[in-house]
Amino acid sequence: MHRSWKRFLVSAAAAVALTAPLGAAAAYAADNPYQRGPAPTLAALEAGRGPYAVSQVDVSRLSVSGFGGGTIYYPTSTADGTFGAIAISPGYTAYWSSISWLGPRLASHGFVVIGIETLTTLDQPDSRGSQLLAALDYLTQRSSVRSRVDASRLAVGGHSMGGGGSLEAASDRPSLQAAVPLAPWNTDKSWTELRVPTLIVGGQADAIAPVASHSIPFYNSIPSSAEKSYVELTGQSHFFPQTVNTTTAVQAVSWLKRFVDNDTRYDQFLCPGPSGLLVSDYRATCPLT
Ligand code: 856
Repeated sequence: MHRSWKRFLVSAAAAVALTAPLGAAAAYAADNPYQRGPAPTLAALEAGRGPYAVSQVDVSRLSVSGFGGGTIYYPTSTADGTFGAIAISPGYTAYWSSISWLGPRLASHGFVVIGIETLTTLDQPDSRGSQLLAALDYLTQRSSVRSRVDASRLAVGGHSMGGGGSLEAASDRPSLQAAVPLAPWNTDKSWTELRVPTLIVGGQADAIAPVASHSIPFYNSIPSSAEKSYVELTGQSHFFPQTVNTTTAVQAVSWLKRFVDNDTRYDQFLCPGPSGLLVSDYRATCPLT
């Protein structure tokens, strides 16, 4: 929905520009009302934290239903309006703490992040998908940061069975703006119904969710019309998301910026995509539309 809304705003901005001089800040906002933060550089994206200071708040398992609580990370400032948001699930037997570096890393670029705990650590991908959606509903409707979140610009992600869960969530809720499965694991190999722009990151040496039987068939089954990208990390195991991974961070931030914020300043990091020894394969629907 907001991809066509953007086209309207661009026309509206052009019409206004003909009739009234605008300050730089006003013109910037009118070009893309969802753009947040300065123009990106690869060096800044690789360096770590983005431009926003981040606050966090714990969500007690006892205070929510449909998922197991977790931690919310959000830009501290209220000066830049609302932000898009992403719910992220850890993998089988794991806790949010196993991948929690992603929380402040993504939030510092201008997203509200809810890292979830699952109802049980043994929950399967379909359950993790439902829990991600319950977490987004909590975030936008009931959480203490709900006024900071733009409920029309939401995303999901996760590791392993959590990544498989993010595919389930995106399949179930096509209004999502992005999905970011990391080393995704799922027995369902066919995602032809998926319509959400999806970035899959796989580890070349993953023996638990081998890319040949998970990430690559998932990627191939998603229709190109949805917009999709596949990043394969050279020599990485199933557990690459459990420590800071710069390539994962750069690609995830760029994908979220591009599809949650409509920010085409990040296209340069997605098309033609990362090159060099750290990436053993890259596929994407370039040019992005
Ligand atoms: C960290 C997913 C048959 O499936 C498996 O053995 C298996 C193992 C682990 C995971 C996973 O989510 O790992 C993430 O716990 C499937």
